[in-house]
Amino acid sequence: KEQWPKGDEKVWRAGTRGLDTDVPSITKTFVNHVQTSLARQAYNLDNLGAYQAAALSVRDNLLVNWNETQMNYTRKAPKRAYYLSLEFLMGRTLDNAMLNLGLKDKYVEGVKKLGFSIEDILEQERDAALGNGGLGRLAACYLDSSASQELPVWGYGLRYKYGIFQQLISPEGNQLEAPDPWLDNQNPWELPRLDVSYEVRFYGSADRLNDGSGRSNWHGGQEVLAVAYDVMIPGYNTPTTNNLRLWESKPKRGFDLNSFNAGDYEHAVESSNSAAAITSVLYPNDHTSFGKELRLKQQYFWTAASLQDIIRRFKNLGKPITEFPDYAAIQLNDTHPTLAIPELMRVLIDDEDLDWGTAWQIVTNTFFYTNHTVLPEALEKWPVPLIEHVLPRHMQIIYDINLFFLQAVEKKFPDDRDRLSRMSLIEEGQPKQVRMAHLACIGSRKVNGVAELHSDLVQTTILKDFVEFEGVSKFGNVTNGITPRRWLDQCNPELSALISKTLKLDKNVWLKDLTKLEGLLPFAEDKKFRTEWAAIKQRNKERLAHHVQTTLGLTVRTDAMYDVQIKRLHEYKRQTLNILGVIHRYLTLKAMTTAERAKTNRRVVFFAGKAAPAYYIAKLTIRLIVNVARVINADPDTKDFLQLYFLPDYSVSLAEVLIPASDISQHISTAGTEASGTSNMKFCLNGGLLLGTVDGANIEIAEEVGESNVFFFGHLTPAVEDLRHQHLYHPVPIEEKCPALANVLNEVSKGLFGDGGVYEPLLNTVRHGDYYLLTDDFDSYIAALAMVDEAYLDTEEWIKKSIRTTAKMGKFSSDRAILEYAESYWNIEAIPVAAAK
Ligand code: B1H
Repeated sequence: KEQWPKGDEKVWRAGTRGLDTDVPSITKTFVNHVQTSLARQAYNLDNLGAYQAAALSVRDNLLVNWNETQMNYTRKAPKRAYYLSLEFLMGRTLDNAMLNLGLKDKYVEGVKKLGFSIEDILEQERDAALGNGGLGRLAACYLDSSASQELPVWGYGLRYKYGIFQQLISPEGNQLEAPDPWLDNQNPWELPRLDVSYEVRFYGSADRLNDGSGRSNWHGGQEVLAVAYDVMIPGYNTPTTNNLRLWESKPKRGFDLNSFNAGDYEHAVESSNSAAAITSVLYPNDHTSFGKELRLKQQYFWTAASLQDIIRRFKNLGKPITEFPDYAAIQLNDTHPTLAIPELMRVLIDDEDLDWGTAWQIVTNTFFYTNHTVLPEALEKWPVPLIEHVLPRHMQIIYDINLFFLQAVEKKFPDDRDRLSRMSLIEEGQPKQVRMAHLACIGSRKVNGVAELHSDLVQTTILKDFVEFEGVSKFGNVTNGITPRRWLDQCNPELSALISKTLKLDKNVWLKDLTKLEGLLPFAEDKKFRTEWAAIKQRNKERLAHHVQTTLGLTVRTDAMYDVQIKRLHEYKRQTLNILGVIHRYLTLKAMTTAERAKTNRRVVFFAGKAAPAYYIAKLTIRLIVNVARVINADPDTKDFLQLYFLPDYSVSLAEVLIPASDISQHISTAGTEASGTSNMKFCLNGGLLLGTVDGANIEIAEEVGESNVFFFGHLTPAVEDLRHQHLYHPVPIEEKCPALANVLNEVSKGLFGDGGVYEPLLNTVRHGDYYLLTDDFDSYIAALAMVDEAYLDTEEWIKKSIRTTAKMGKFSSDRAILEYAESYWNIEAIPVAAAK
């Protein structure tokens, strides 16, 4: 029997709080927080204060579970997995936390008794937007699923002071970026752990020890402190509450004492600023690698702090260091944390005194690497001189890894110098650069892509040589998933309730085994069910229209098909194809008689998404969309049949309103460019149909729901390379190749949407080179849109498609994905925890 550690156990027990599970204890905690934590009272509590009190009360409950969970992990000492991601796009927390705790109804009732409405309270919360897009939101879904499946998984990331920028649209239609100071009104969801901190070194010099050990002495330079902030991650319908640990940088001492004594006060303060700068801002460029020193420092700061924390936890078990991979699996979310590989080598060799071979054995059994893109501009490369300057010891280690690696390649493929230079960790050039994907690949136990097609492309293109060298069994696929808690139950509560009622299942059951949705299939034939299904979609459109009305002051009609494309702006995602298609539709409508128009399908088109601040063509696309909207929405001939909106500042919480309202959503990347996509899954789960190319996870969605329930168009992946070749060497004038598109481009050029000439650089990307194949896919795109219209006019058949789509989305739960990682990659098991009393 364990000894009670301190004082009188009974006194401790009497002071320990359990969960609030009834309305009176919830309102009591709420009021206590109003009084003490917020220092306010009933008569001066506004909605923001009520949000804070509700959040603090929910947080108290989360902490009860969090403590039990962490204590349980410490006691049972299982193998754990760590998800290292530079981005966690969490969105809002309050609603999700109440739902996962199973206490939402009680909170609704409680705050009502206190004179507030839960909707008003929920609207007060700012999104935690520590991510760019799909990669960061995937990390957030995986944390939800890990906790829900009771898996011992922790996330590690950075606590950016500023998240992704806030997007504003200027009167001309240009994107402007404003900072996102999301921590300004306190963050109740984090727990500062000022006692958990580590030192991280930069710069200085690394001297090889001449004792034949291969060790170096890295000294001097800048030392920065990493301080932990913990974010509670509640599982759904389980007490398991996992941890997301985010690091904040701060100066090691308030000031550099040497400079201070020498009277150089300014320099002392400056160096403290440079330490704080490391975690000041999330880089907003997805799919481009810029080679900025501060970004490299972020990556090292985060991986070094996380590894120290993981190693310390392992050492508490008292096991020999060679058993490290039996207790820790570390997932690298893209190449951003790849420095963890040389960093673990450094720790094992320089600090733990292991020989190279033993250290490499440990490293290559610990790490797992997920690739998220094959686009060349997104593959990270760091200039050798920069790494040499910032991390001199790591550059030595990378060279050593490369040496041993290339020796092994040479042994297997003698006299193949091309192969050696293709596979080298170092790319020749001015300057030389380190190829992070190669390093991540050879330093990992396994490598995976994020959808079937993408994983094939990883193995046959960017890592082909590595498959030949290491064998195909090291490479795999884990198709992405989304959490059905946030992306159905939370964002579409009416649909969730209808599903539970129809399946005669508590939502606790089907939200954790999403394949149960198949039980909806027979109800597609049930007229009454179809009517209820369609009525919910209609109310979700009204909710969206209301949102646009109150936030932008625009009146959106709700008696129309809602057609949505929401994602980061990027040429490969082809928002340009969509807007040119809208213009084509507008011109077609204009040319019709009133009687002809009256027979057409009413359509409201929504766009939302941010462009990287330096991505000129993407920003020009936004400007075009905004200005086309201005003209179309004001045209009395067409405005009853076609409306267009660009909703500024796309975010997780905006997605939660848009997705349930969609009839059709567009996922129209050039074949082979979108690794997976995850919003496609969210739309389909909510009964929106998919219009897309044969790309990424679209393919697997079609496999599940059946090709008759999706609208596919465009050239296939194997054709893309040849088409690009033809564009370059056998160009055909656009007027010949695609007259409909040529006409649209001409109208834009002639100034139909104002701004004579400003769009030329954008239009020229289509006229010349056309790297993303708009001229090849435009006609089939327009044909697909026409098929969508025709299908939508057959209302009953459309609703059937919608029901069948939702019913077949079970595969895309992130629970399925995380269990694949747990079983086939990390080798970890569920560690259930008893509920607190
Ligand atoms: C994805 C990124 C990405 N792939 C670099 N790559 C970044 C690359 O800041 N950076 O440097 C940020 C993000 N993001 C996306 O990952 C894919 O495009 C999607 O298709 C995929 O669904 C998602 C999750 O796997």
